[in-house]
Amino acid sequence: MTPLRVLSIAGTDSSGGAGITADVKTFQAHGAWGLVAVTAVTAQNTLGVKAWEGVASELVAAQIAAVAADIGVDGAKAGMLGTGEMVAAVSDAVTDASIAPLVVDPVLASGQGDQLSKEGVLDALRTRLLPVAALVTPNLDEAAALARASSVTDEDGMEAAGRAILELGPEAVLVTGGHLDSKTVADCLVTESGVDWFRSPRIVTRHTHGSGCVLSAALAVRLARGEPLRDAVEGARWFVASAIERGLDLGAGAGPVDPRRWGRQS
Ligand code: PXL
Repeated sequence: MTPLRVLSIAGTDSSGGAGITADVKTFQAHGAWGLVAVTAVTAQNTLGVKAWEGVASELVAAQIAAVAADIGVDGAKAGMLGTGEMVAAVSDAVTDASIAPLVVDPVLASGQGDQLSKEGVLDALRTRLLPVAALVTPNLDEAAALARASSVTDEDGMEAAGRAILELGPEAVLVTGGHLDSKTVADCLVTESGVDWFRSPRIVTRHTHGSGCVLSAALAVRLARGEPLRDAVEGARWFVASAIERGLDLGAGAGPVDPRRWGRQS
């Protein structure tokens, strides 16, 4: 039997909570086979990112081409890419191998605010990667940066930024509102056919490291297996909520969400 084959194009996280490790755990929980193209290596723990270095973009393109040519790829997500050159190389490699659907998590910084991107990433995301994406999942800061807005601080701003980002060419934009200071978490889905809001109660915990990675990975699996977009968003939000409920008290800082298992805590 051939399993669903889903590719994560992203960075490693030595603490195991975000990036490629979170993605593969999420793929596995959904019964999919995880393929990886490592773009960068980060040295980090629950207190923050200590250092990171990019992999040569030719080697990233070679990883993508190698798995696509032999194993096949049913869908992919792109996370931390680090440099504008890397964004362009990933865009070319994904296009050359006809990899679709592609979910783009436009990672600029870690949840704690450590930079995970250099100059040029933003422009390259806007002009090279978003036009080939099925879905892009910016948080508030990423949405403001991509939409060239000064900031996004409320639901009106999320919707306006989502509409501006849709103009850059992705089929859909999910602006995530987890960083808004509200009791309900609201995410805004913008497509050609309009705007949909998804709301759920906030789970109060500081152990949310990796939640953005898990969301985009769950979306990638669900779109890869053919779920309609709104069902994929509902299902991926549910999966992230369950992973946040199981957040792990590891280290002295923000612990990771736990995407290893399927289902809500009882
Ligand atoms: O959550 C963004 C992110 C993406 N990729 C890697 C990360 C992080 C956050 O820490 O470490 C590798």
